[in-house]
Amino acid sequence: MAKTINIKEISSTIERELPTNGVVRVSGLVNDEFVERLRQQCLSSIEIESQKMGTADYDGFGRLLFAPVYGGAFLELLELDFIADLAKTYMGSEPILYTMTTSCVAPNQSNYTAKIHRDNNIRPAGCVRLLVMQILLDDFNEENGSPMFLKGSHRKETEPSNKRFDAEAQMITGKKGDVIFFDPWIWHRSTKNQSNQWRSCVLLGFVHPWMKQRFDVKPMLEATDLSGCSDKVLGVLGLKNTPPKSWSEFYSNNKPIY
Ligand SMILES: O=C(O)CCC(=O)C(=O)O
Repeated sequence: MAKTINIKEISSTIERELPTNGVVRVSGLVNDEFVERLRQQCLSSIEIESQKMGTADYDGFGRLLFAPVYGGAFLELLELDFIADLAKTYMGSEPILYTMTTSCVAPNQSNYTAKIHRDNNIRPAGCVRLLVMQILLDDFNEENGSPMFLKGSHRKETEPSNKRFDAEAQMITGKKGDVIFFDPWIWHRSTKNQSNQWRSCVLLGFVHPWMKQRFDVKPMLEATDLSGCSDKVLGVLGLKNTPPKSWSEFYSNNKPIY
């Protein structure tokens, strides 16, 4: 699974592109074997979630609610050095997952992310850095639902009109194993998958450790085997970041000082 990655070089690419453009794609960060395992796990987990829903006919079809629940490759992904290292360097803290989801678009379909949106509204006056990583698990091309981004729009408060978005947004295509890094405030959308194959990706959104995560991760992962997870992964999941529950826990020698 190991791949030689120049974290310093990618960090400077992100540093150069994100504050100005809000988005950049970096090639070949995840190898083919691992991409395929992730992809298979996405598709089998989507099947489980649509069975729970009792239908595949819902807006979020193809988007796992919280991918780490399914363990396996989703947890292994968090072991990859570039994930924690790049988030940490760019955000300047020990980031934790806001969420990890998928955006797998079924053949000839689209999902709700095809509407122009940004990923959150929690950046107070634009003064903290947040980061999203979109890991491509298929080649993304002009036909199969590649996302469109309005570069620089994360620096503006206002929502662009559909007209402006359609005129100025750029589609980002790429190869499986590439990663699109973006500021969650950038206005963007996916497009319709007009091919006969799934178009799959995993998305990881990071927040600072003093911010709220999308889910209460500990109970969410109650039934997930975390025994193989390193401290780094437990940290990224936010499980080492919980506030003290009691007077004695705060003063316990076995607990970090918060
Ligand atoms: O599926 C995509 O390409 C885009 C996903 C997206 O826009 C999102 O998760 O916010």
